[in-house]
Amino acid sequence: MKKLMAANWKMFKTVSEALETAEELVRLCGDVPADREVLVIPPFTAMTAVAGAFEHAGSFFLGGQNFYPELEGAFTGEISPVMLKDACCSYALAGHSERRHVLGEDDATVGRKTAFGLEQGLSMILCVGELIEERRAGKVEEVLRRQLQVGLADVPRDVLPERLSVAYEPVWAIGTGEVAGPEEIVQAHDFVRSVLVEIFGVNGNEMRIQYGGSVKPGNASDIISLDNVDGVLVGGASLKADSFSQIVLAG
Ligand code: G2H
Repeated sequence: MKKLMAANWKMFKTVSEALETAEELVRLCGDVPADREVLVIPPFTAMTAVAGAFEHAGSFFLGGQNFYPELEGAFTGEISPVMLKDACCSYALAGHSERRHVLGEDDATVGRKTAFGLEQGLSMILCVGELIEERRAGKVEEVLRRQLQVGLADVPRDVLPERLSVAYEPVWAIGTGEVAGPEEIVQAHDFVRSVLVEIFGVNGNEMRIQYGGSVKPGNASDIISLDNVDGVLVGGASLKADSFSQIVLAG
């Protein structure tokens, strides 16, 4: 399976800033290694500009940070998976910790989005991860199991494995500069793998598990060489083309 190297630009970048970064990224990455795919997840307003920059670049994909799980309707301020696809997105996130903990999304909502996005033809990245209090209380596996079971409850058991990725993002490592240690990452990823296999059978072995949380050029190659790490989801260090290209190409 190809490693999925994803840039989550969160609520950063105007259209011109996004275009400039995307063009530079394509230039700096050159030929993306055959075992990798690059995914950029810009703010909605910059989607079309970034799509233009990626038009002739192989292995570059576009994703949405969020959507509302309906085709269309009176949902002021929301965007549908149909609109994301229309804007050239092939991926979307569900359950990012900022949506869970800043914007109040619960597991059931995350599950509805994951299933609906897949049904509408998007590939989905389901983000999971524990708070520091949950880790201190020895509840990492309990939290991950709940987020996975509810988040994937309505996903068809025969979903194509390349269309579903899980991003393990310990909340205490997001944007803090504090990276989970190799043992913590491997333990969590092994556990996520085992739950995916419980839910999807052998298909679960083919789904990607990405790590997210303060990934940087200096730690990317150590992280992606760990067992069961099939890519990364990068926030802060993806905002500059120079730093994200080093992560994409990390050996
Ligand atoms: C986690 C990650 C990207 P950062 O949110 O999803 O952000 O790399 O800034 O910790």
